[in-house]
Amino acid sequence: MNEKSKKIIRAYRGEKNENGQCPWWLMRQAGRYLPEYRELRAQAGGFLELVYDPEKASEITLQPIRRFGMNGAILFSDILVIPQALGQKLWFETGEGPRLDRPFDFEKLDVSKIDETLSPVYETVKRVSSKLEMEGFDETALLGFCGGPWTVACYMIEGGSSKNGFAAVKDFMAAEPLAFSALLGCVTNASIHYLCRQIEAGCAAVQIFESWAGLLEGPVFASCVIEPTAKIVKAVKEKYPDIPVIGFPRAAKPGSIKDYAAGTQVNCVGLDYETPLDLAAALQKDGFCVQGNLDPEILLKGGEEMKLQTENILKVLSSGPFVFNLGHGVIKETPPEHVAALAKIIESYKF
Ligand code: 1CP
Repeated sequence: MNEKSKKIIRAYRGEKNENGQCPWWLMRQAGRYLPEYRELRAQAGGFLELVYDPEKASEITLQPIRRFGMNGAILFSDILVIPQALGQKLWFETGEGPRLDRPFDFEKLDVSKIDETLSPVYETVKRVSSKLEMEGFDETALLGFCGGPWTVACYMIEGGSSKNGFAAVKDFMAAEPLAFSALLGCVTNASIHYLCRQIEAGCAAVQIFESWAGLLEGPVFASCVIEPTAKIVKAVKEKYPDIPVIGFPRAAKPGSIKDYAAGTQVNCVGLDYETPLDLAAALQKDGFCVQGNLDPEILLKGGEEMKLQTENILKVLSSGPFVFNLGHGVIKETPPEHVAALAKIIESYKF
């Protein structure tokens, strides 16, 4: 099926949803809450071993689709493959999350060689595209992604996750502003190349995960989040004008979200669960598709509260250009049955 005629792609491109049905997928829909993922993960031995194995990574991408039939299949990979491909060592400490080698000389980063590391990811994209078609998922589009340059730079400078709002990153920005902006520029260029290669391999839309957008406000938000993202959107659109770009500025303040939408010109703005629905509706009026924003804790709990909150989101947003999603990733303790129940609620809702 032609990618452009899939309802999720039409929604991302700004068309209103028709026939009382809205497209959906869930951030982190492929992952540890699924027993079939845990099984493959145990076989492979580690997370990165899965990411760079196109057969396993393509299977993991498809696992939630086979169970629940989402309209978006998010590529199984990670935002931190970019620093790794640029030459900064990446590993995952069991139970502790990602680690990146520090101290690291950022002048050594090399954008020209990233495909040497990333080519298995493009092969995964090809395999997922053909499996989706072969298995008859005519209304499921493959979504590629990268991290927002600010978020990726945060992990690169910190050397991993942070328990104190990436305070070391803010110190680095203040102490070495030129090195910091060179780093952002380098990650931005690598991300443009990476997204274009994902599109060439078969992705029908791409999402930029700016998970730490909420750490910044005002002019610094503009220079570190909006500007690099706008550069990515412009470059991708120059080459692939029909491919929608989704931006997810997680935890950004309402004013910043509006500036982000207008300043980056993403097709769709992903909203976290704290974003008020009236702001989402206002973005729709301004011509943006919106995506979100059920609280993952509500999916974890399931039941009547999940039904009420899901229907409330659908009532306010579903007729506009809208893609239902969570406001952040699926929590790993979530029972898969809750996802099945959520699918039913979304698919049986009529507007
Ligand atoms: O098996 C495991 O232990 C690995 C857990 C895991 C998974 C399943 C990691 C490590 N990454 C992923 C996959 C992943 N990550 C996907 C594709 C699958 C899907 O969404 O279904 C995507 C889109 C991401 C994106 C990602 N990675 C983000 C942005 C979204 C977000 O969660 O805010 C971030 C911040 C990362 C970094 C990262 N990778 C992994 C972890 C545990 C983290 C977060 C570290 C932290 O908490 O700071």
